Amino acid sequence: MSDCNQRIYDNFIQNVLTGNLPDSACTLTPDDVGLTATELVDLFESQLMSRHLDLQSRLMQKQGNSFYTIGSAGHEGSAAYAKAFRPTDMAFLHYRSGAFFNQRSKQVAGQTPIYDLLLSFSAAKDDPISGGRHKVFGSKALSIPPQTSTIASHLPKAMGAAFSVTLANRLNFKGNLPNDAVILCSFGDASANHSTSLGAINSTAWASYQSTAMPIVYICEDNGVGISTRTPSGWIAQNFQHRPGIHYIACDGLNLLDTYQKAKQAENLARQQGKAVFLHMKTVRLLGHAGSDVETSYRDREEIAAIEFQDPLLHSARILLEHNILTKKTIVELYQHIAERVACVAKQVVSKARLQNADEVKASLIPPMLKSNTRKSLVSQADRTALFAHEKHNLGHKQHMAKLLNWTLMDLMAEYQHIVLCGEDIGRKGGVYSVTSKLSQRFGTNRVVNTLLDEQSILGLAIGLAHNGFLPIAEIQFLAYVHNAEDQIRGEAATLPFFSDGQFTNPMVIRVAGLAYQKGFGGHFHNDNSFAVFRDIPGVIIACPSNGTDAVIMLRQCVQLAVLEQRVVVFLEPIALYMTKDLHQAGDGLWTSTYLPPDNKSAVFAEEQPLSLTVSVTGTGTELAIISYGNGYYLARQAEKQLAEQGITCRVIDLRWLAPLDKKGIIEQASLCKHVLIVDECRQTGSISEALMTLLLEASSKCSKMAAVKLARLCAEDSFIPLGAAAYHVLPSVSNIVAAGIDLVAKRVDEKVLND
Ligand SMILES: Cc1ncc(C[n+]2csc(CCOP(=O)(O)OP(=O)(O)O)c2C)c(N)n1
Ligand SMILES: [Mg+2]
Repeated sequence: MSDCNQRIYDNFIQNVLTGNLPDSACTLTPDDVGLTATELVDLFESQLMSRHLDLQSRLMQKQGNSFYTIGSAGHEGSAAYAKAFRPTDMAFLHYRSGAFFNQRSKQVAGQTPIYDLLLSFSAAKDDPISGGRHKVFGSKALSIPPQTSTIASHLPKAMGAAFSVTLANRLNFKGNLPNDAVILCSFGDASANHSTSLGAINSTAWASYQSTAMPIVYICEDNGVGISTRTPSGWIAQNFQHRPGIHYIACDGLNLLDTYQKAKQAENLARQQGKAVFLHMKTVRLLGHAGSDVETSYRDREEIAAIEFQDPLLHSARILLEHNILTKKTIVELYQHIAERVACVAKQVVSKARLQNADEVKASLIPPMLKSNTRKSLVSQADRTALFAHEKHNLGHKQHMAKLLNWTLMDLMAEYQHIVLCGEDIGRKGGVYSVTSKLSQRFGTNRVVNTLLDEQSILGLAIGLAHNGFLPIAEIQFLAYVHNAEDQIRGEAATLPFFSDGQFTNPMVIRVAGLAYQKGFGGHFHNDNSFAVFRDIPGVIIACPSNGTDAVIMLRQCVQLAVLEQRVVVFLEPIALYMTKDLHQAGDGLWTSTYLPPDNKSAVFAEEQPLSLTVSVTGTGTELAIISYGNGYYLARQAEKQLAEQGITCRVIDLRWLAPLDKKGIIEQASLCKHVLIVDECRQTGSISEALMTLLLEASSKCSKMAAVKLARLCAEDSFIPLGAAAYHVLPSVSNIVAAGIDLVAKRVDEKVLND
């Protein structure tokens, strides 16, 4: 063991045997808080297990058998609050929650926490939560979804899960969580400053302030420091004591009795009264931030010694001695016995297999597909007629995309009672572009949740709802505004199946209005033409319809992908095409379509296979293939006509699904033409045109038919979009698509001349 580990290990024994134990201002007795002697010993045992697991992981790391050494030492008070709650109370945990995990394991039959955690430390394939992908505290049986290392990013979804519990009650919906569940969410004192934490706590308060029950207990495990940066004395209390809608309770995390009593008060407030609670648990951090942290570089030895003397295990030993529950000798024996137990199990895990190849690593990127869709219900004709009563004169007529999307949502919400919409201004106003018009009036404010202005909270709400079995359809008002919340998709929603070996999923559809060319609002922020942020997230599906017919079909497919395949789907809606009606000339109505009502025959999808996500093709030309999507596809269709007039026959390929790309379909179509022009309304750098070019070039080297195809791309400039007509200087236009097409084909003619 290192000096620091050995010192902590020895100090405990030494101090217990000599009776040199820290004092406490707390005068509570086990009777006062309703704990029996056995229960207290049991809590102490959970604390000891946690401590020895920490020490063991560092030992294993030195031997090359463990890969993560952020421990729980000093935070073992979490055992007490674990006991105050039920194992069905979903817990989103801080990374120092070893004692919580051990204690909760005792509340559910058949658990083996020491073995499980050691498997996790050593990245063994048998690790029951992540399958060897990360060291995380997590367990399906214990209702502990694994959390990522990004501090604070779990608070928004905890908020969402709390909201979902009482929402389920209001909607009479049987979710995954019990209807009187309380959500727990722990984090550190430095993490409490993160805007993500503050946003989630603010959203909780905002809901609670309006009398929405929010049964959540936030537990701030305040050790006074974040790595090396001190938290100002009194800061957490001052910051969180007087928030509207949040009950603040302080507890001494070094003292099991005080922590248990205050956690019980918190539990009571949350469970019985639906109150949101901030439980401020003062504690210490031992063994530095992580194994690699040299604490002496920012704290002097006297301070470290003083903190180590406040070891919560010493406080627990004092309580056990004071109340004549254990003797000094039995405390030390118990301590040593657990150390031996942990060491003995550790020997067994180090020889366990690790992930062997990329396929094994990737096996849980995509969540498991469900066997059948039990969620869909049949909607009677009478109900449908009532639903669309306000549109009865319009239903049979061709409509633009925004209206068709609105009707699709209307039908989907009727069919899937577990769909909940959430977003800014989506309620009575019906969204900025009326896509959610009348949905709130038809389905009520519980199913169309008009949120506060915070994209992290909207996405966190969606994740929390999904944890409880709802199907969230979240709306991000404009693509530009997803960027400050992207981690909720990138770091949280998308990684959940991966880090839980497919056991936890959060299926959802995220509707994002975006892309360029819209005339209503000018400038960059309402014409953001980069969705690169979604493209490299493993497992996330990106859909982008270019026309109303596709929008209807694809939105239904997105819901199916979420319901049956449990996928996280981004549905990118080109704002400029929402209200577009004409293609070639005013009044031609070629960009409108008739609404196809949903197939209402079967409540169960027959598909056993994942849905295939394919391109669509217009035209049969063989001279030029134009590959595009969204607005680019619309412009390409206009260009197609002009090119035909110049004698260049085209086929225009609409990608429709931007991730995963229909590689086979793209190559097949491209290889049917002599030339391929990629038209991308997004920027040259980072746009999907780069992936398409790579795909086609790689195909050229493998397939002779493709090798003969000439490639070019036309993208937006590497610029933000300026206000007004200047926008068109940096975006592809019909005329430069036509010019690029002619240029590409003409070059071929030139080359032919050269070769001749
Ligand atoms: C968003 C983010 N920024 C930075 C980090 C690096 N980091 C990991 S832990 C930590 C300090 C957290 O301190 P605190 O919240 O007080 O928890 P403690 O470790 O003290 O229990 C930092 C900065 C991170 N994991 N996530
Ligand atoms: Mg801290």
